[in-house]
This record gives sequence, structure tokens and C-alpha cells, in this order.
Amino acid sequence: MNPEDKDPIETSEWLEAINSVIEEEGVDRASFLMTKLAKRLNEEGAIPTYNLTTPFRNSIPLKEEAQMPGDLFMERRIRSLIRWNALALVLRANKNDDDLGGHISTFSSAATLYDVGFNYFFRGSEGQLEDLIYYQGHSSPGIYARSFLEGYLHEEDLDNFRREVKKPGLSSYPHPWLMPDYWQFPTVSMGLGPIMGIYQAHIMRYMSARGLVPRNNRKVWVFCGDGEMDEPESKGAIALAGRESLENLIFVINCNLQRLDGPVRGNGKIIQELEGSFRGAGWNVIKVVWGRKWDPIMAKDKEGKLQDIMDAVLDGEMQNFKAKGGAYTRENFFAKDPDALKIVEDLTDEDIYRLNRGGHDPYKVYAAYHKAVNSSGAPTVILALTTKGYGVGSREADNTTHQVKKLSLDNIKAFRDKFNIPVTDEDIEQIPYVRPPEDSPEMQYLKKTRAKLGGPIPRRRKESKVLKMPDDKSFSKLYQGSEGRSISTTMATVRVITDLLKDKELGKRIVPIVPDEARTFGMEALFRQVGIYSSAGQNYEPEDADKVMWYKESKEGVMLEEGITEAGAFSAWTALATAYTNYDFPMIPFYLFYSMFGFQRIHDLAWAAGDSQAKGFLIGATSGRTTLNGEGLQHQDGHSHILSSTIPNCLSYDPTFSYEIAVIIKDGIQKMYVEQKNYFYYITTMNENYEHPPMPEGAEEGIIKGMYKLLPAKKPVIRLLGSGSILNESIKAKELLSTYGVESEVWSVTSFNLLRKDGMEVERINQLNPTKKEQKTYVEECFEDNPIPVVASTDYMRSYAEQIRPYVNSDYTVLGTDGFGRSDSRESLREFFEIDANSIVRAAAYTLHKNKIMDKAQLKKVYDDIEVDPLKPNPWEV
Ligand SMILES: Cc1ncc(C[n+]2csc(CCOP(=O)(O)OP(=O)(O)O)c2C)c(N)n1
Ligand SMILES: [Mg+2]
Repeated sequence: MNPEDKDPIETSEWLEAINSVIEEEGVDRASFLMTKLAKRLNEEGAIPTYNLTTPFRNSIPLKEEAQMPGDLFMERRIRSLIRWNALALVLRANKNDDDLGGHISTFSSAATLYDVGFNYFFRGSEGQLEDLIYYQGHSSPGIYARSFLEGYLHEEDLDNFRREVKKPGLSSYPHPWLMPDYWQFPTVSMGLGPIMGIYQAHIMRYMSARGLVPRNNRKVWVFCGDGEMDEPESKGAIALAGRESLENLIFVINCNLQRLDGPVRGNGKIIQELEGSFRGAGWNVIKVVWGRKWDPIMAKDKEGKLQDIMDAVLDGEMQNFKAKGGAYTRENFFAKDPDALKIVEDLTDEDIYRLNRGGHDPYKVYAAYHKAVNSSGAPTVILALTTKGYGVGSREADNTTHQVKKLSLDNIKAFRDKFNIPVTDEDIEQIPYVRPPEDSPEMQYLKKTRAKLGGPIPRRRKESKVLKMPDDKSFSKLYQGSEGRSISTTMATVRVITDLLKDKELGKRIVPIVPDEARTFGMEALFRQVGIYSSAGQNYEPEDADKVMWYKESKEGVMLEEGITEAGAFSAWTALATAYTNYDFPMIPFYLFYSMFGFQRIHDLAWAAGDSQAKGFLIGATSGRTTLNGEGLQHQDGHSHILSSTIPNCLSYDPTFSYEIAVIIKDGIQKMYVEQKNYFYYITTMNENYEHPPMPEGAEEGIIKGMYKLLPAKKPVIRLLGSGSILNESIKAKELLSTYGVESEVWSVTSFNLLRKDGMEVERINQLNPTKKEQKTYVEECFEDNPIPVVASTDYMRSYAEQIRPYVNSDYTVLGTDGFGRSDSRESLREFFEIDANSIVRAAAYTLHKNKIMDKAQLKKVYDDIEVDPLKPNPWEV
């Protein structure tokens, strides 16, 4: 509530003064004066509030509203049919006992917001690149209903809503993986749409600044819920959008004031709160609060009494006004001030109930969109006031409306009547879909509007350009090994990326992305070589301008230095990794990050990238629980491969040597961009320096499949598997064991995850085809000639290597790094977690003894030599 007015006469003098400036010199001058006054106030330590929030009413004054050119009545008829079919689709999916769910209330509040977009603004993909639209996940029934009217989906499709197993039905929510020629962006996990949309707009400008794909007037539209805005991801990147002046970005926030359990801000005002946040972040804010039926009423509010009530009313009360009707609203809203009550004295209770909210008024929504698409220099957010469950009778704005999926007959009839749906009382229990004949004016109008805008949407491009493989030089250099020098796999990876950037064919498509970690990974040479993208260029002299590797920002910069935001950097990666479909221009992004701050931090975004069929490389650098020695518990990753393995189309590798990296990246480019497989790659790399041998002949196939024999033996009695930097410990263990006359083979396991996938696949094929010749898993094939005991060691939790146990037909021992990391030297850490060469020897000796290959005396000697301590604390308990 406003503070008490101690001197109304003085107040009105000030108001008169500003009024006369507005009238005589215009709003800009008035605004200038107010800014001056505000500055003066600031000097006294006061912070005027009007900078960030405006009164609770429409941002666009009536006289400045752009006129909607189309046929309002026709559009209402079409929209009503869409509403009905959306409702029918959900109700029909829940008529039986399948309990398939679905949502009515989200779309019913958002129908006009979408419809005005479809009718006038959203560009289709015929002959141009389409607008990129992030639909609010729970509004999917409405989007399907429109596609049904447009003739793209049929009754049978609608009846397969949420039935996707037997036939290609309709996904519950937008899922490109399941509807690859339809949905472009998975959005239903709250908050991911907003952050991915912001970075999409950022990447759109990046692609355009580099001259790869002209932006033209393409837009990114993000539709989201007001409740959804509480997710940290939703608002977490809005400052970037403001800072980068992403004028190609429009947020439409459906402010129906409710989320799932109840009001979003019962005790506050979500629209005002969001206005402040977005304006503070540099956005254009357009509030669409009241519909046109309010215009004459507002015009009568000369004293601003009604406005005062509007400014003070709580969202919790606003919800009641829709749930409890006109008489209630008169008594509990207008009656707060006698003048305000008087303004509506001629209105019936029904009239008051029908005073429409801005988000349900196509004129107001049109004016807002028109302003948004025509404004420049900043992103725009539209805050539209709506009613949750709009039109569903007694369920409108009730606290449980979110989950309504069955309606009483009365509610269905009320809905039919409100929207004049041509369904008789006789038929209504069947809840039939309604689609007018092809030659009806409605169908003609619908098709014409979309044809004008470039065809129907949503549509996703399934085909993509096939790329040529890069020059083999980028990889073959690494096949030679490090030729005596000590390097890390991170360095080797950066070398491949640097070479690929220079490739004639592919170079322009390679994008290194870092979240403020380039120096950690030894990538700072790229700052100057390819430049860091900045929409502003570089308007200052960098501190290190006189250095060779100076910090070069540029409008055409290639590298994305996204700052300390793993979620942001990952969203930028996803936008590039899906550029093959969304820009018709395949890009090959490499996102390098501290592996601990990868999947663990942004797993849901990675899951969405999988759904989006992203293609590209994720490089989990400084990985391994013991390899990143000094940094300690929060940094040392011993489980990212477990996390990456949860994403079905993510292929992950834990290589040790530079040639393995070269082979994996080369194969990745081949599979993703030439063979068009829907994979993305996760590769862990380390900061430990050691020598890299040349590639053994014929190793490629094994590297790609997940394992190959690195060091053979004449008469091996044990097989040592190692991966990542721990492979070197296995190599050392082999030498140690040989001093006891124990011969061992060493295998480099590049991916336990892929070995498991192969195992599952073969196991299943055999089960399904019991009469056919049994197939062997790759692990079985590798080991079948000599089933000796196996000891596997990795820098990851034991469960990583445990995955192949079913396919190892001999004694299998796994060593790993279960437990919290801590700071110390690599040597101490490996001893602590029991994955050093001595621990491998211990495990080998024990299993050999168990298998009666090593006698007790020798076992004791080995244990004594390596000083096995039977009382050593358990690493995952301390
Ligand atoms: C990350 C995440 N958490 C929780 C949910 C479950 N959920 C689905 S919709 C919803 C409420 C959405 O409210 P709002 O964003 O206001 O959208 P509305 O339906 O009101 O338009 C919730 C909590 C989810 N989908 N994603
Ligand atoms: Mg809501």
C-alpha cells in the first residue's frame, strides 16, 4: 500500500506540474525530469521505487495499442474449437481406467496467448528459418489441438495422446526424441525452457555475427508459467539477455497466479515482482493485465482510487475474484473504496465477472506482441494476467485446477456453452472432436493465416546436411604418441580442437565453449587465435594487450567464454549441438568443463539435450577422484561416468592416451555428422602429465568399442584392466607382478559404459532368439581364448567397472574410488582409495591365490613386500 499522503494539496501540485510537462513537452521530457529528480533523491540515500515497477495495469496505454488487423470473431471461433479439442483429448485419455493424465487448465489459461502468436507472429519454416518457440510443457494438448484443425494430426493421433508404446502416439509433453518431426525443444522440466531459450537467442546472434546463419528477423519465443519462474534456471540467465541486448528474444509468462498446489504469490503480486526482476535485468517489460472491458472503467478512475486498489490487491484475492464470481468481486474488490464502487454501479454481477483479464483479450495480446517484435535493443518479457482453468465452470481458478483431467458433465456443458461449441447434449458424453469441413470459412481462414507466415508449426527438421570428414592430419599427429614428452589428455584434446578449428571444411563449425576455465585447461592460446565472442566487441584495452596470448574479445569471436555458469554454458552447447536441425547448419561444439561440475550440476539439462537429439562433444576435464589431486572433496569426480551412462544417447569414454582421444573424436564426428547418428559424446580428460605411447597397430576398433589389449604377455595368468590415468597404475602393477614371476596382460578400457551396452544388447538378442547360434558379447570375445582372473581398476566408483561383471567368465575383481575425495598428492590418494599399483598387485595376488595359482607363501611375501595393512580404514567410510 502507498504510504499515507500527508499533504494532498502539495501532492496535487506536483502532479499538475508533471501533467503539464507531459501534455506540453511529451513523456520523454517528463521522464527526463523525473530521472533528474530521482538522482537528487539518491544523493540523500533514498531509492525511488518507480524505476522498476509501474502501477498494476497495462504497460501499453490504450491510445498506443496497435490494432489487430484480422477477423476477431472468426479467430474466436477457431480458438474455441482448439480449446474444445484440447479438452476433449485430455478427457478422452482419462475416460477409462488407464489413468493417463494430462492437463486442461494450463492451456485453457494460455489459449489466447498462443493463438495470437500463431495467427500473426510465429514464423513457419517454408522458405525461411522458423521462429524458435519453447512451448510451456503442460500446454501441449492445445498445440496438438491446433495441429489437428490444421489437418496435420488426426482423430486417431489425438486418441493416442500419452500412448506412445504401440504406435507413435502423442507425447505427454514436448519431446523431440519421441516426436522428431514435430517438437523442437523439451520444456516440461520447469525452468529449462527459459534458460535454454535465452541461450538459444544468444547463439542465434553468435551464428549471425560470425556470418554462418543470418539472423534476419528470426525470434525466440519462450512461453512459461508464473510458478515456473521460481526455478533458479528460469531467472538465472535473464541478466545475460539484458546485457547482450537480445532483441530477438521474447518471453511470454502466463501469469495465471497459480501453480500446482495453490497460488504462486498468495500474499504478493507475481506480476509486479517479475516486472522488477526483468526490468532490473535490462528487459522491456510489457504487462498485459486488463482486457478491453476494463478500458471504460479505468477511464472513469480520474482520482486513481481504482488504481490504488489494483496496486494493493493480493494475488490470493485475485484468484478468489475468478473462483467466486461477480458479487463477491464487487464486495471484496471495488468496495474497498466508495469511489471505485461507484464506478461499477451500473454493472451487473455478471458484467463484473466478465471483466476480462489481459491475457484472454486478443486485442491486448496482439498489441503486446506487436510492440515486442518491433522493439529493438533489449529482450522483451510479456507478463500476461490470465485465469487458470479459464472456461471450465466451477473448476476455474480453484486451487486444485492444475491437475483436473476429468470434468463433471456440468463443467463440460458450461465449457461448450461458453465457447459455442457445436456439440449436442446427446453427443456430449462422447466428448467428440470437432473439426469443420475443409472448405468451411474457419478452415480456410486457419490455413491462410499460417500460409502467410510460412506454414504450420511446430515442425522439426529431421534431415540434416551430411558433413565431410576433416583432414586426417588433425588426428594422425596424435597417433605417434607424445614422443618422449609428458603431456595431459586435456592438452591432447585441446590440440585436436585447435587443429580442427583450422580445418578447411569443418573449421568454422567447431566451437570451443568454457565456463571461465580456459586457463585451467591450457586453452588460453585460443583467446587470441580465434577470439572470444562478445556481442559488444571489445571497447577497452585488455590488461594483457602486450602479451602474446592476450584476452581478445570480438564480435566475430569463435570461442564462447560463458563465465561461471555451467547451466548457461551447457545451454549454449545444446543450442549449437542442435543447430543441425534448428538452423539447418550443423555445428560441432566442444564444451570443456571441470568434470565434477558437469552432469552432477546440470544433469537435467543434459537429459533434455539427449531428448533434443543434441550432437557434439562434452569434455569433462580435470577428471578422476585421485587425478585432480589438490582440489579436494568438492572437485574430485569419481562418478561422472555413472551419471553420463544414465542418458541413453550419450556415449562416454575415459581414455588414457592421446591417440585414444584422437580415435574417439574422429569416430564421433563420423558417427554424428556423417552417419547422422543421434549421439553425443562425453569424454573425460585429465590434468596429469605423462608420456603417451604411439598407437598399437589395429587398436582403433577396440578403442571405439570400449577396450583393447595394450600389453600382451606370453603366458598370462591374470588380466589387468585399467582406464583413465589408472591405466598407468595397471601398467606399473604388471611390472611389479613380473618380479614375482606372474605374467599379466594389460587392457585399456576406454569405456565400461559401452561394454555394458554391448553386453546388454547381446544378452537380449540371445534371449529373444534361443534357437539361433548364441552371440558373444565383446567382453567375452576379448577374453574367451584364456579365461584367467581379471582385475579392473579405475578412478571412478566401483560400480563403473562392475557393469561388465556378467560378461567376464572368470574371477572378476574391481577396484575403484568409492567415497569422498580429499586433498593430497596423487600418490597418497591412490594409496588411500586402493587403486595404486600396489593395491592392484594386492588384488591380483589375492585372486591368484583364491584360484590356486599363487601359493600361500608367495601371497604372504607379496603382502609383506607391499606392506598390506589389514587395519587400513575403509575409504568410503572415512
Ligand atoms: C522441475 C519440475 N518440477 C516440478 C514439476 C511439476 N509441475 C508440473 S506443472 C507444475 C506447476 C506449474 O505452474 P506454472 O508454472 O504456474 O504453470 P501453469 O500451469 O500455472 O501455467 C509443477 C510443479 C515439473 N514439471 N518440473
Ligand atoms: Mg501458473
